[in-house]
Amino acid sequence: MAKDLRTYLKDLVHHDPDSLKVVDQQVDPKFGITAYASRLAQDGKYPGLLFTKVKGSELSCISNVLTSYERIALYLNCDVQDIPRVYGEKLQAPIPPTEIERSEAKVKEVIIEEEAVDLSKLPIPVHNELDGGPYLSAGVMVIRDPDSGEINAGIYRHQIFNEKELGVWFLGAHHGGLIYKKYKKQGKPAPVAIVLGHHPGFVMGSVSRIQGIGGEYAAAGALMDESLELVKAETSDLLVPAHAEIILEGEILPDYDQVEGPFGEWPGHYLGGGSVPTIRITRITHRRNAIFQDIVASSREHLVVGAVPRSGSIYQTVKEVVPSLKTVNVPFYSRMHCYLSLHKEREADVKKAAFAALNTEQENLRHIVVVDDDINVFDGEEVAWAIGTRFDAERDLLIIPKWNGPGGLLPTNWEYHADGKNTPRMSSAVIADATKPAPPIVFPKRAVVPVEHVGLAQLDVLRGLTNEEKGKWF
Ligand SMILES: Cc1cc2nc3c(=O)[nH]c(=O)nc-3n(C[C@H](O)[C@H](O)[C@H](O)COP(=O)(O)O)c2cc1C
Ligand SMILES: [Mn+2]
Repeated sequence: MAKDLRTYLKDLVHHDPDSLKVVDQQVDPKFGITAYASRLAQDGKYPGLLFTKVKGSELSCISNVLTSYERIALYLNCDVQDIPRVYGEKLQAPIPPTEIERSEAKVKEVIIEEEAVDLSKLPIPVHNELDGGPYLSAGVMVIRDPDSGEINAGIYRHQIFNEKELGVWFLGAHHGGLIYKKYKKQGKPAPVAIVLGHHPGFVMGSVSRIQGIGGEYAAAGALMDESLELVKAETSDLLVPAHAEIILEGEILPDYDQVEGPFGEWPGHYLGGGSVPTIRITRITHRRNAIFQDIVASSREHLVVGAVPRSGSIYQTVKEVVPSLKTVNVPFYSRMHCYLSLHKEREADVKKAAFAALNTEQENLRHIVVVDDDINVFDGEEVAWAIGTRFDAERDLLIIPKWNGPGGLLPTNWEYHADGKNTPRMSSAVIADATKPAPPIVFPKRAVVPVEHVGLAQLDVLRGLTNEEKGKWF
């Protein structure tokens, strides 16, 4: 059976029954869905949440699924520490998609014609207090490049404007926006499809940094370990994932922009917005009992989905320059950071590695910390300890002025003025070398209990105090 959202959820629940919780209470899509995720996060809990009764919709909504590295490691079939390597290697071995017959495509089970299209019938959340309206946060939009004929995919935020119209917000040099501009230049509408609900390998493949236009379907195949099955769209020559939950088909109109925003973005602030192009939806196809997939915006889920693919791409490029790279973490809790661990052979390794990382993820990285290979970069406390013990600002800090921006999603890339206006600015990047000196210099050894002795500790003999012991000592 082809992999899809449901096969993944089945694996997830099998692996950890607590990883998915059902909410049967009726919830308001306005804040009601994100309220659960937010309340659970206060207790440090991040289960996937399946809402079966969302006011105004007959469909269920799933949210908060991709909230931990463990859930990514589950489908990559590896340990968390190995995610960047496995991810990077898979991206280097893409698996081309396969076209299947319409009759075999589950996403064609229900077809909604243009006249009946009503986006308000989907369980689309309003995420944060000041958001401009309901947003699709997990929609993968596909569009065909008119020059090369390649299909490109990415997640772009879509504010719902009315029953048939939504916006699309393209950032910087993302291919989606470059392709849209080619159609606009010719005064033509751009046919698009928005895919909602699929295997995480598909979602992650579509947001991976892939050189050149297109290639996301093949990246998704690599991450899913099988060729992604596609089917012809109803209203255009696009090919769309055959086993998605829901697909919205339509066109980006060349000359009809609308005001969108604000929207709580991944850096945890309301960012972006202004005037954006309009997509008019002309067909919806979905599975029976379709599950609408949401990503909790500006929260753990948004951060994990954004950070993991970046670690994979950075692993690939840094490894080419510094083969002694051990692993990479772009921590979800601050995606502007990148922690690189390596076995330093020569002093120059640090800067070579750091610049390769900065050049791979040019938009968001601002702070690179390079540590030795005895530091676990997935543990923020270890990285902080390395900075505290092996880094001296005067000697080990390199500031790269005006590296980022101007503008974009980082709050530091804007100048905020007293009159409430803001103007784009450039911000700097830093490289912190928290490594020990390279050989032959001898640096103090890290204090540890010998591993073989740690292995001998017998945890099954541990017990609580007896009453007699309590009486004796307390
Ligand atoms: C949850 C999520 C939301 C995103 N929202 C946007 C967005 O609104 N606009 C945008 O341009 N990129 C957004 N991105 C990033 C792009 O999807 C990503 O960089 C992708 O690789 C771009 O592909 P492209 O260069 O082929 O267009 C988002 C990513 C994630 C994970
Ligand atoms: Mn692309």
